Amino acid sequence: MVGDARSLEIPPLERVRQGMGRLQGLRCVHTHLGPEPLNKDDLNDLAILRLDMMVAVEVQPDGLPGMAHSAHLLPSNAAGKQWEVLPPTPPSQLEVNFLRLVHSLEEEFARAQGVRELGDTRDRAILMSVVTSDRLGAEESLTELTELARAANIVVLDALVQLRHQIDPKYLLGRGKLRELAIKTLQLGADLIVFDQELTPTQARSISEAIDLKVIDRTQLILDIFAKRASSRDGKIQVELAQLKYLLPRLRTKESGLSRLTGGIGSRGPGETTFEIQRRRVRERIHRLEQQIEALRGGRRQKRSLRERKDMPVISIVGYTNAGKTTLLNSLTNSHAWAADQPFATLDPMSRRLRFPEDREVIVTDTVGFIRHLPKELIAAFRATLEELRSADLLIHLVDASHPHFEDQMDTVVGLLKELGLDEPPVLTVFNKRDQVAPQLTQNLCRLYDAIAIEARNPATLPPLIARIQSILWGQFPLPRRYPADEEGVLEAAAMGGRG
Ligand SMILES: Nc1nc2c(ncn2[C@@H]2O[C@H](COP(=O)(O)OP(=O)(O)OP(=O)(O)O)[C@@H](O)[C@H]2O)c(=O)[nH]1
Ligand SMILES: [Mg+2]
Repeated sequence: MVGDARSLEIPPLERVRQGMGRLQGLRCVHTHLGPEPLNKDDLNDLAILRLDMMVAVEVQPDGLPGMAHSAHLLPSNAAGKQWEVLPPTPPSQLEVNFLRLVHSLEEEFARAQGVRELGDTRDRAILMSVVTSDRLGAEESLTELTELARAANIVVLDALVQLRHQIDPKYLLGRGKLRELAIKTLQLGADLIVFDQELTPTQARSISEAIDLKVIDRTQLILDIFAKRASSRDGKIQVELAQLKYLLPRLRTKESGLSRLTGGIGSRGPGETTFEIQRRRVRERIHRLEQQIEALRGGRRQKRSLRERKDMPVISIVGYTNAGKTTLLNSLTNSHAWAADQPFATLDPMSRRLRFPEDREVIVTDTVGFIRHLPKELIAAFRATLEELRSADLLIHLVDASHPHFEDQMDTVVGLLKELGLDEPPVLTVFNKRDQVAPQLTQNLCRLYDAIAIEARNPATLPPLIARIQSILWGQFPLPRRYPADEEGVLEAAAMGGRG
C-alpha cells in the first residue's frame, strides 16, 4: 500500500488465520519519514486490526533506513498492559523469530481466555454501553442486558460503560475506547459485542468493520430471543415481521458486512442474496406477513365474540418480564405453563378458565412481558395481540416487589399500557414475590397503590386476590385506583372510565 507523508489508508483485510482470539496473521511494516517511534495511530491499528506485529522503519535524510520500531499485543496481564513495544533496532539487526513469537503469543492468549468445553458453540460477548450521563443508570441497564444475553444463550465475558461528553455519530464510542474494546475481545476471546444503545445502521456497520467482529444492539438481542422462543404460528409470524422491519434499513450492497449484520445470534436472521433482490424480497415478505396478521386478527375477533356471547369476563395479567405472570396464571388456574427465571419466558401466552363460586367463570390470560425500550418493531408486530387487552374486563398489573428497580419497571409498564391505548380496563396492581420483601414494605406499597401482595408460586397466598377480583367483577365495591393515592383527580376519571 502507498500512503503519503502523513497517513496510510488500510483497506478492509481478509482474515488469514481463522479461529477465536487469534491474531490477524498479518504484520504491518511501514516507513516513518523521520526519526519517529510508533505513534498513536500505529498502536491503534495494531490493536483494532489485531495485527501480529506493527513495525515502523525510520527513513533517514539520505534515504537509508534508520531504526526499526516494533510492537505486538499482549494477552491479559495483571498490569493491564495492552501491548509491548520492543527496543528500537537497526533493521539489519532485527532478530525476532516472528513465527515463533506469534505462535507463543497466541498460545498465551488462548490460555488467558480460559478453557472452553469442546462443542460449546455459544457466542461469547462483551456488553458495551455508551452514555452521556447517568453512569449508574447505565450500569443497571447493563445488568438487565446481561440477563437478556443469557436468555439468548450468550456467554457474557465482560460489561463496559463509557461516559462521553458527546456520542460519536460514527462509532458511538471514542477511538480510544474502541481500541480498548478491540484488545479486550482478543484477550477474552469474544466473538460478539452487544450494545445497550440502539445502533443506527451506519454505526453498526462502522463498528463491525473497524474491529472485524459481529456487532448487535439491544433491539436485535430481544428480537433474537423472541425468534428463538416463539413457537405458535401467530408468535412466529409476528416475530419474523419485527425482524424484517428491523433488517430492511440495514441491508446494503456489500455482502461481507451483511453476513455479519444479518446473521444475528446463531444466524437466525433471514438468509442472504444480492442487495436489490434481497431488499425486494424482504419488502414482499413484510407485506405478506402483514396480511397474515390482519387475517389472524379477524379470526381472533370471531373467537372473542363467541366468548362474549358466553358472557365470560376476561382478566389479563400484564407486567414487566419475569414478574411472575405465568406463575400466577398457573397457581390461579392450576395449570402448568412454562415459567422460568429469565426474561421473555412466555411468548405464546395462554388463556385458562378460572371458576368462582355460584357457577361464575372468568378467562385469565397471560401476556408477553414488557421491558424498558421494548423494540418499536416488536410493539408494532405484537400490536394486534396487545390490543386484545383492551377488551379485558380487568388488567392485573403484576409487579416483582423484590426487584431493586421495581418502581422503574412499574413506570415502564404503565407507559406502555398508555402507548397501546389500554387506558380503558381497570387496573389492579398486585405485588408479587412478597416472600422476598420485608412485610412492612409490602404493607406500605399496598396502601400506596391500593394493591394486594401475593406470592404467586404459593396458592395459599391467593385468596385475598381472588376475593378482590370477585368484588371488582361482580361486587359493589369500588374499582381499584389506577394511580397512587396522591394523584388527585385521576381517581375519579378512572372510576368513570371503568366497568363494574
Ligand atoms: N420468590 C418468588 N419467586 C417467584 C414468585 N413468583 C414467581 N417467581 C419466580 O419468578 C420467575 C419468573 O416467573 P414467571 O412466571 O416465568 O414470570 P413471567 O412474568 O411469566 O415472565 P416472562 O414470561 O418471562 O415475562 C420464576 O423463576 C418463578 O419461579 C414468588 O412469589 N416468589
Ligand atoms: Mg411468563
